[in-house]
Amino acid sequence: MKLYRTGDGHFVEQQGNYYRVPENSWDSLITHNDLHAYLQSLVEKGEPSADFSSAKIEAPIGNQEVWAAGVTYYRSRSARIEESKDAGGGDFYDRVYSAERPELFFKATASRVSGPGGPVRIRSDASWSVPEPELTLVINPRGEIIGYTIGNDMSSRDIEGENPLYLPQAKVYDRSCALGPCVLISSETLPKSTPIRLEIHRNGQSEFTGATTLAELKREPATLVEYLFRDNGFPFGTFLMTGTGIVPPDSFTLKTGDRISITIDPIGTLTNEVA
Ligand code: DO4
Ligand code: MG
Repeated sequence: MKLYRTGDGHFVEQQGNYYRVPENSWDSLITHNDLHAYLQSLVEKGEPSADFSSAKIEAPIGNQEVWAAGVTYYRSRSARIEESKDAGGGDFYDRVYSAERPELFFKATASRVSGPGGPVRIRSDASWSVPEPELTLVINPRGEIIGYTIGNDMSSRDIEGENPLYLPQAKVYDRSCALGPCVLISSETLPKSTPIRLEIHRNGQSEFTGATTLAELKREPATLVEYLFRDNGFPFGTFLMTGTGIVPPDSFTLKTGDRISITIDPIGTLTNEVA
């Protein structure tokens, strides 16, 4: 089952049919006592609706915060050791990759998030910017994973590479995050074989493609959630991006007009253009 937030209300999709969700508060859905059972009952009782329009899909976020995990894939560890070696920061990335405590950082509020088809931005004071395609957990206030979406953790590699303490500036700025296109409602762990694919088009031509699978993710999603919820409350639930396993070569930087598509098969494809 997939849950969509659109400019015309909320819809649940099952087997190609869309059903209108009468609850019109996104926060009430995310904090629901049993969202899966509620949506299933709508599908079983309801008539498919013809009102769903993919053009009206919006980011699946209300008052939730977006958090992120870092250095959860070997590829991310290696790329960051390389980009920060002149600043002497490399050792930190190796240590956090192997440590028991994960790296968790604040990524965005809803106002900084774009939905499918919306713009993402590169910082005006950055010279080396990349998208980070990440499986993103959707978590209710009780710390239960209720579903999954696709996230793009836009990052300024030169700013983070200059000094790891600049991480919040490299990561948090207007439209530095995209989420969507829907929430795959499931409390089941996704199979390790699940692929994550990134494709970047420039002037209509493919500029970069990369792929990984969840088998490369070093940490269990439930462990990341457990750390995030330690001494930290989320009255509206929260999103947790699980880190990137795809880093384009060091010669690559995003440019205005680039189209970024991230596909995680059971969820869909999230496409955004660099503003
Ligand atoms: O350590 C900095 C951020 C890492 C990150 O965003 C990632 O690995 O995806
Ligand atoms: Mg990231």
